[in-house]
Amino acid sequence: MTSPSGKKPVLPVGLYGITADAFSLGRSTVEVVRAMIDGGIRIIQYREKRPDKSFAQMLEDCRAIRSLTREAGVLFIVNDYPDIARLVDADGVHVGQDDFPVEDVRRLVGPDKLIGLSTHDPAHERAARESGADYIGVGPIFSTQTKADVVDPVGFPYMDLVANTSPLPFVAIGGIKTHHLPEVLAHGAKTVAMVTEIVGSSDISETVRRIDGMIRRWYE
Ligand code: TZP
Ligand code: MG
Repeated sequence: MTSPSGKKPVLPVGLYGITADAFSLGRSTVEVVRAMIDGGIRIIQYREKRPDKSFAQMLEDCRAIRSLTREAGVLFIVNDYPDIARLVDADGVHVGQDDFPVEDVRRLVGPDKLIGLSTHDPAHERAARESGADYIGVGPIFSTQTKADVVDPVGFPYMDLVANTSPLPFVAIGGIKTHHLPEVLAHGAKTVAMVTEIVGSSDISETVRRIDGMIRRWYE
């Protein structure tokens, strides 16, 4: 999926898959990515927080994931590391409030890559617009054990504000399970990220197909 200029991708409607080695029930991250692709996912973020993973291992994972996602026409975003994103020619980078500033990530990856920024309140959303971020993460919507040092759930008030007033595309994230989807979609999320619901599923492809289908059918 690309922008009108034909170069920069746009955030797809549907499920936004995020990897998490520690929650993948012993399956490798590359195996998990392959299963997500088999389920028809359109965007995958490599997010690796295990302290025992070296940069060399993360780069190797990302090279393999780039090759799989390119072949399948799936967008590939790297969390936290613009250097790895550049080395593997990923489609974009996702950063949080304490990571490299969006402006500096832009200098590293150039104008045609997607940059996503995690936000938790209206001031973050305003700053994201000024920074040149292409999309924002909105959350955590619900409480989650998946992220260390996570801020308190923001619930729906902040998401409603973004959905109703922000020009930025957004992805809803944080503690979202299948049974929350009707409520999350009714509040205007077109792109929904789930970590443990997907990587912890016994049949990742089937789970992705079902959830991505629910979101896309709501809008398309
Ligand atoms: N950012 C905000 S919450 C979160 C991230 C990466 C983790 C979401 O994981 P889960 O398992 O879907 O709650
Ligand atoms: Mg980060």
